[in-house]
Amino acid sequence: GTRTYLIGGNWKCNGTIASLEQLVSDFNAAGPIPANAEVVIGAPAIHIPLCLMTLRKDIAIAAQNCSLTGMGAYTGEVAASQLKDMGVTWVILGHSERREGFGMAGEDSELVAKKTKAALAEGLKVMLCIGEKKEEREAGTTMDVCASQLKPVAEILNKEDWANVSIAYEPVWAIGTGLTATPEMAQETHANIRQWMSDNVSPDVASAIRIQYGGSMNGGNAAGLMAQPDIDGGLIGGSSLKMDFFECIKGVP
Ligand code: 3PY
Repeated sequence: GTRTYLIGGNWKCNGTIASLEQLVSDFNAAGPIPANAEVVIGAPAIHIPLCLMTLRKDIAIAAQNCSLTGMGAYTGEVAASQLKDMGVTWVILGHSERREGFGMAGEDSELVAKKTKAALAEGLKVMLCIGEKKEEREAGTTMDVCASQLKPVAEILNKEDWANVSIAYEPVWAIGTGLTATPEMAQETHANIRQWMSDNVSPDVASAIRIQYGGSMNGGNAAGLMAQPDIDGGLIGGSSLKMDFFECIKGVP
């Protein structure tokens, strides 16, 4: 295809200085990144400076969340402008774990849309995560769920904003479970998402936007997934904490 593949790692809340220094040095010694691929690591906020200072420069750094607010009296938050100032180029927004909330109030699609707009306004690029739960897939509502997550974003963004957004389709039932959608199942949903973008945003935006697959992608299944016409990369959890991340990168067609 004509779209540059986007391979994102999502380290989630993992790593210590020692473990990440080791991982960075392993990544730095790994082979080249193909010219048709862009690679980004979503590091824990606290480890972003370490990554910016030591990780190879052909891997960009993403935050895993950002505040809806700017700087100010918002204890515990990290503003998009602060990320940008630090040298961060991307932010992952709307990951299912943040939507779920792990015991706290989760993020709804309206909040994710507003954060997307705020991050783009500060000059960050956004990996926007969407995806259905197991019951929703079983009920046949996969695309309704994805559409309901995309709709508030489509309402708030201008067409030009989408140039700096990648959609990460992550079926929730495949996250951290070891279950992966088959390449055919994933392709079907990716194609439906692209069609939705064409109908609801514009055909140009739909054909240009990257749609990454997320959910237990690893070095063993990445190539098969990315061989599908509408799968433009991955957002990779567990495997991005290992050298297997570079096996995923080698899966770029
Ligand atoms: C996974 O690979 O399970 C992820 O959640 C990536 O974001």
